Amino acid sequence: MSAITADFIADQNRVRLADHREDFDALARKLARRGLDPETLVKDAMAFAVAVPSWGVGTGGTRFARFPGPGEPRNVFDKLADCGVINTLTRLTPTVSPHIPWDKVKDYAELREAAKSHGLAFDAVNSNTFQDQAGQPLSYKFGSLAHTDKAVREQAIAHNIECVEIGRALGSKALTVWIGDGSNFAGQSSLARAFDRYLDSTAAIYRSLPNDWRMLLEHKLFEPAFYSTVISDWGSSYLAAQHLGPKAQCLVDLGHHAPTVNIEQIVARLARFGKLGGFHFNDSKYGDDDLDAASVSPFRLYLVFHELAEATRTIGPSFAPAYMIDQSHNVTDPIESLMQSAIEIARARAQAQLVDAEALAAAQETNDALTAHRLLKAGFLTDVSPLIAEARLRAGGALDPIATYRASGYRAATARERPAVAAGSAGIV
Ligand code: RM4
Ligand code: MN
Ligand code: MN
Repeated sequence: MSAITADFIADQNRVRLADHREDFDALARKLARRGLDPETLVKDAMAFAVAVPSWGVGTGGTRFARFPGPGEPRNVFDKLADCGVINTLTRLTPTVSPHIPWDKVKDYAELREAAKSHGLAFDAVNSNTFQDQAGQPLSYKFGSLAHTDKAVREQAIAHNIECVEIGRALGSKALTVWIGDGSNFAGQSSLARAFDRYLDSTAAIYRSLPNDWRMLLEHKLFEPAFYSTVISDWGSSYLAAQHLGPKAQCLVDLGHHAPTVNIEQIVARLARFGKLGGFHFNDSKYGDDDLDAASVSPFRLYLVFHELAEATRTIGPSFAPAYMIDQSHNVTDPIESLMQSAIEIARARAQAQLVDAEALAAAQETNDALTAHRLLKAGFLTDVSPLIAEARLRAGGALDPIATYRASGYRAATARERPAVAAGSAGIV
């Protein structure tokens, strides 16, 4: 496989360096005029990281079809190679969030080493009880952790406990639990008892969780169940996290809300009560569209990061949600989409650091609505491209990751070296 070397990146950067310097210096002067220290902001941008989902490097699909791309990863080792490219070029994604059993292997020490050889480590492990796996004794057709049959619930609990064991071998510190449980008919399921069963099952998983681990409960409005979903909203996940204890927190997937829901307000609420555990970044217009982060609503992503910046100021360094991307790439090269998304997430975060928090608080206290709005928007209206490019450059990444990737010929090489297989593990996500 054509590895993307430091020399290759440096060669690619060289042709862009003069323009970059000019742009960065102009931005630095602008920021300094606003009383901001560009150097601090670059260092802060360099400290940011977001995990890529192992399933994201395969081509996604819809309920109708999946159109595989050339050189798709055939197994988790190929996925790690692709994730390595994303981080090498962007320096934003040093960790991978695995999905079990999609990423199951015999030897996890070997998998951990393979990740290390690509400069990667593992982030939150995702369990999967929304599908039946070959050879699985009991079906999840009617649910998993909230199933009416105790034996099915026990199978789903055992799977989650196995995920924790795998995660320990991989050096992970969090388990993300998203279930598809719900119902398609009014009356099909007892809304009250289904939640009780979920609480009992997650409590069993919680008891097996190491003390330095977190359990991230991910809610989703609908789909695959279309009438009711057991963990449908942040209220349900908050109640469950509260019931389980301090190691349980809520995970906010940006695509898992009704279209008009104010997600940034949910972020503020959960952070305030110590229950904001993590994010799945993506974008959406209608539902769980799994579009690329900030491709439709960059302002919403910015507003989320504004709340996160505020929570960091209030709570301090102990506030450390797990940041992950969770999106489905149907029409793009997944490596390019993930690089672009990581950059857009870093952009929104960097922009949110530009808000004059004191002035904003003062405007809010005096009910000066328009001043408050303008102060908040100031970050979003600033093009921080040169700032986040400078952070990448200093960390050894590419000034233009997508152009550099295209110039490397990596995809053509994978197309030659990875003959197409009948079914990839990343299907409809
Ligand atoms: C779900 C949810 C989960 C992800 C699966 C593949 O909609 O977002 O986080 O693991 O898709
Ligand atoms: Mn998700
Ligand atoms: Mn989803």
